[in-house]
Amino acid sequence: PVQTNEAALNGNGVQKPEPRLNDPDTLARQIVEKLTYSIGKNPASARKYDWLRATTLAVRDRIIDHWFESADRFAEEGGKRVCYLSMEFLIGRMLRDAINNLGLTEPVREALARYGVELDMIELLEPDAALGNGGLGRLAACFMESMASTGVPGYGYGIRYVHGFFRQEIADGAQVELPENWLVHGNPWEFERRNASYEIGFGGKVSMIQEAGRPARQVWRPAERVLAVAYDTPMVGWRGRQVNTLRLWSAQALDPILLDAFNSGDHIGALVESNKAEAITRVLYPADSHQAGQELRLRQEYFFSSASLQDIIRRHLEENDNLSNLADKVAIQLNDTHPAVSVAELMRLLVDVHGFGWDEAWTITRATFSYTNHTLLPEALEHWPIHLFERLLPRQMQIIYAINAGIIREAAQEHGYDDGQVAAISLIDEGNGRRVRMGQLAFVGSHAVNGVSALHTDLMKQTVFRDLHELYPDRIQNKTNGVTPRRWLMEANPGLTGLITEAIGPGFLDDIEKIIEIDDLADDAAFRERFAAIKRQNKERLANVIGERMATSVDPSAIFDIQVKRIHEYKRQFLNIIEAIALYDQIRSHPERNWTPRVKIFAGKAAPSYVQAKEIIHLANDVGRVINADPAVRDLLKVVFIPNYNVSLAEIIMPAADLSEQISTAGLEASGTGNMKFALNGALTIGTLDGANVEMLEHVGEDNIFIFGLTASEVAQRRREAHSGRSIIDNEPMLREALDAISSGLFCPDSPSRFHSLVSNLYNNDWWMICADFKAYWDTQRTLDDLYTRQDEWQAKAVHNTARMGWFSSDRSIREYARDIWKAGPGQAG
Ligand code: H2P
Repeated sequence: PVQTNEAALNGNGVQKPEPRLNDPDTLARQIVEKLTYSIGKNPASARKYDWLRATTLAVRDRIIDHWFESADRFAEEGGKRVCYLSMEFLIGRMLRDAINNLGLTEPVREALARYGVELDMIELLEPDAALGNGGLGRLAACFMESMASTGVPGYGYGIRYVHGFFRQEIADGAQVELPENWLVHGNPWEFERRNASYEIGFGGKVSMIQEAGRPARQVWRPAERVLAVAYDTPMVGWRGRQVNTLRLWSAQALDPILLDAFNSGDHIGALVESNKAEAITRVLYPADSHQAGQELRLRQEYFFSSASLQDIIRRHLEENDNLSNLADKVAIQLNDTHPAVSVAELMRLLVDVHGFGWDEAWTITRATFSYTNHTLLPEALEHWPIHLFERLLPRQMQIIYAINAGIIREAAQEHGYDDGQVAAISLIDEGNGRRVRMGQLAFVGSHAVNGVSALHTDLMKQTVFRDLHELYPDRIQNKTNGVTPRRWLMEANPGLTGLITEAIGPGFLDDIEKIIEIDDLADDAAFRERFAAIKRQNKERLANVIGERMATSVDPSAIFDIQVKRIHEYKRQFLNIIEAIALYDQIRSHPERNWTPRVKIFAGKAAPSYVQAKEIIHLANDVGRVINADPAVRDLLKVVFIPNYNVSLAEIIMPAADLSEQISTAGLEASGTGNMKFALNGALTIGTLDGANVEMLEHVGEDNIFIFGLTASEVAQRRREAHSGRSIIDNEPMLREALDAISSGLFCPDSPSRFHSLVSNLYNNDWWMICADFKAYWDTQRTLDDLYTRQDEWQAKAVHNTARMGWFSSDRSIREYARDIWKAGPGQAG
């Protein structure tokens, strides 16, 4: 029936769809309708996968209603939008998140049950959207969810990779990389937007043109052009209040086939252009804190930056007369330097295409952009060879030179900088075969630059950006990372969520900081017992996964001691493995002692070109094989490496941990976010004073976290002193014996020298302070062994961890960005 009352019309006077009811009857009817008319199956013949699709489509309809409402509301309010430019969005599965946030979990479960279908089973068939490598990409996904949950009108912009993060298998202990294929069955969450497509140029020439009556201007004539086509995915916030958009770009050739070539018999050549264009968005670079310096990477970066800016400008011009107020209406966040070329591209669009003068364009650009730095590792800071940059992006290169000239002039004339100081801030690194420094470009092109934890932000000021910080002392600020409690508590740990709801009511679901109300229950024996029972169930679930995937049995009453994250030397999985070997040795030599049973669990991927990281994976597997088969240690120690770590696996792992390993070399982990997920789910942390561990210590209190090892400044000091591991190893028998065991080939009799270089690095320089921190780490682990035997005390600390993690919600991070950097979202002028 057509309704004509006002409320049924949206702002443009268009008929609003009837609201869909959320009861199990209606849902069951609609799911079957989708099954029948969209998928062409009836309930009797439908397979699990068909049910997943039908359910997704029925849920999607509801999201679309909210999506339109959100869009209408922004349009009416005319407020400021936030555009989050990120090369990575590590989202994981979407169905559970969507139904949780819409409050549909139970009705959908019931609707499906009527057809004998289990929601928990079909959810598992959804592929992970793995468009990211690790923490950086997962942070972007948490931020998208939190923007929608806190009412910030946010647009994510990124790349629609056909192949996301590779699938990892372990063969004879070693990592093998296989292509990931998340789109093979299509992607029901996305909408292709043919009308939102833009041309992206590469190469070619720049020439000055002079038209009558106009100032001379530069015109770029690219040699190559490809098309960027938008695919939109709705991002549902908590309680469906707001739905934002993630817009991912896919590359296509302007001409799908060169017919001339085809007709003259060159059938392969006819497709060359199209293959070349599509290659841009074919694969995610599996490079985390590791420079991926290939030309294709720079193409990807420019491709998605330019498409996003063209889209932002088009939308702005639809709603405004011109671009001079761009910064009042849009805040663009650069997630790391991957989209930093945007600074030059926006200048090009403003000056060359929209006719702005240089100075005004520069003012707009700086007011619009802000930049987040995620790492201080020198090898991860992007810098592109000038010759490559110039060949691919000749006009942007000119613009970078011009920006640089302005900055240098300012530094020299207004601040009296000498040549050395100028070289330090220059956007061009002259010492290294001449390169464009993307960090410097992002910094100077932004009004705000942030680090991701307090310590990291301080170190940024002292190290990578020391000179620019001196020149612009107000620009750097801190925004400590956070994680979304919807995915990482409610969805991953429904048992614990239920217990907390029972204890303090559901208020913490809307305001996670209220979770502090369970803090006093740490003293309540009955509560602790139930808290522990939930942990136990979660451990059993993980034990089953380990049993199924790896045919290894682990005992859920042992300490589940877990380190999951990308494999990197600075994250020090190696230290953890050495401790496992030392423990193995001690258990064998002293079987009479009262050892606390422990299962050491590892998971994570190594960049395919990162040799040492792959050796570390191999070592973990080799050590596990020997220890797990040794009857002498029985169930006292197990070491397992679970293959193919991804978001979905993390959702099973986080709730199952007793102990969270956050043991990076101090000063090197920018923040960490796994640390927050574990603690929120009641794990105790063993960690260094690094990244957000420092703030976690402040929040949970020193009795509830286990900190060991050198501090960041001590690490820096030792590195200056050319520290090496040899003398420490000589004086520390446990460490020496563990290393001797590795070197002897005990764990790899087939190839005894396999790990020689890993070990000799420790003797020769111990760059990551593994030897330096070994003893403190060992001792702290034994304190934890002891504590675990006093379950009351352990569980009380676990409760305190969960209770005090509210601040580490990405809702809090987003509110801080909105207030201090973007000036957008609820309560902000705009
Ligand atoms: C990085 C940092 C982490 C940080 C995360 C998000 C690059 O993630 O190293 O310390 O928490 O960004 O800011 P990762 O190492 O997981 O790739």
